[in-house]
Amino acid sequence: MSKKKGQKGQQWFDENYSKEKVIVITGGWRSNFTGSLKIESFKNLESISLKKLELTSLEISNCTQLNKVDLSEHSKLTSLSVTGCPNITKVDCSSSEKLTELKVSDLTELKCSNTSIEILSVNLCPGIKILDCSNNDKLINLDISNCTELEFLDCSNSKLTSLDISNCEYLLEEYEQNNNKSKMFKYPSILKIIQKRITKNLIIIGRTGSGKSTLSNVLTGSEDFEESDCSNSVTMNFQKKGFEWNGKSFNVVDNVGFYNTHLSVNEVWHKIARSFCSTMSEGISQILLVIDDSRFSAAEVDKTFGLLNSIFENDILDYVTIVRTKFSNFKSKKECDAGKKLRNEMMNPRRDIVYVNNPPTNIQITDEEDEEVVIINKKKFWLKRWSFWQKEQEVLRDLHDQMLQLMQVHRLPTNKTGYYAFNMVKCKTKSTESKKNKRKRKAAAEENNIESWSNTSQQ
Ligand SMILES: Nc1nc2c(ncn2[C@@H]2O[C@H](COP(=O)(O)OP(=O)(O)OP(=O)(O)O)[C@@H](O)[C@H]2O)c(=O)[nH]1
Ligand SMILES: [Mg+2]
Repeated sequence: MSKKKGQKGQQWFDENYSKEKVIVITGGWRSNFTGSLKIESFKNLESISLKKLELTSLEISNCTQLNKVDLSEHSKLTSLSVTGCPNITKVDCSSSEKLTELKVSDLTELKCSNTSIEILSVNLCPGIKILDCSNNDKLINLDISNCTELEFLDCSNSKLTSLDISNCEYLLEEYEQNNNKSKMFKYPSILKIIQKRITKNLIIIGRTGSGKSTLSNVLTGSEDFEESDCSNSVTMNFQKKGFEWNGKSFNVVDNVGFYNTHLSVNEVWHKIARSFCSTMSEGISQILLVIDDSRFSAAEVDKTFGLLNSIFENDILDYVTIVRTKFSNFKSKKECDAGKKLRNEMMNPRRDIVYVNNPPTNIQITDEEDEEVVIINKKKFWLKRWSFWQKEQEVLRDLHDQMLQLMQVHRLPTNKTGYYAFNMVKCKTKSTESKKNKRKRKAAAEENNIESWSNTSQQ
């Protein structure tokens, strides 16, 4: 970014604004903000208003206090990213006519009408309720497959020809009741609406850094899942993507990792629970438990199986496949057989183990540390881990009840063939559910806002 000729724009900006609570910059004859601007990890920042600037690219990330963003009249903006700012719920970048790339996370409301976006995925916003992407005459692809809570969608006057709403309960209801007269769901008249898709869902879980996102990329043949290159956790929300294999259609659901370095235990499970709910219409076909080779042991598997058992019925283990990543000896039968022997000592595992060594995209950099410091750090690490683990057990006891509540307010699959049906709770499927029940369920869902979990269960 250049503010004035001869000044290093980004550096100048960081030096002048990185400690601010409020940033207000309005373009005009006095200032000349052009090019790219990054606002990254400004810890004090609560509100930002950028107007009439000539920026071409703007990236706002990891500003944890930020709760208000006002962006208007950016006539040259082509790329906008607002991620990792959990307190921002709304973004309005409508009428940024040159905008072609948009990446957002954690929002409940997004307005991006009158732009030049061709492909839009809102899947990093699983709690989004309002999406206005109307009048985007270049928009050919919209992905809302994670957005189970979407209540309002306007994608009218776009180039969309098909849209999968099979996970969007409220839109499905609107579509069935009001069709193209709905005020809550507006779409181009030629749009083919996909209401039901027979898809097998593969849910990926495991520790942070174990290789879940890498596996998701390998399975979907994409680079859509961000991989980590350091000791900090990267995936902060569950992310879903479909792929075809042997004529069958699958969804991969990547998850935040256990022991995520930025989230509490409760937040992690809250997000994992949401990922399970996003598959409710079809059920879960398979859970892939990813374990890094360096941690592979009977105790590690035991722990995770114990966690799953404490939330679901015992037969969930029938649907778990262990994926042992970073396993350089995956071609050696002898090494793999040794792993299988270990598996037999584990808690009655009924599934096989898959061995993989997925290509890392980044090189891990480690500092050389003196031996004494390493010993002290290891002690600290284990002490921390121990108290962490105890806390986790407490949280899970609460979570069990909350999971039940959550399942009661969502539509649950009853067809058990090939899927894990959540049969802890008896619930009618959509086709047999009465209108009165639907209304009740909707009201219960609103009342039972799962955001309240974090307030109740971590005490
Ligand atoms: N050698 C090797 N490296 C791998 C393998 N799988 C993942 N990695 C590397 O391990 C690191 C972490 O992988 P991620 O896929 O980001 O891990 P994650 O489980 O998604 O982590 P979080 O999102 O933080 O929970 C990356 O640098 C990967 O390139 C594997 O099978 N073999
Ligand atoms: Mg990840």
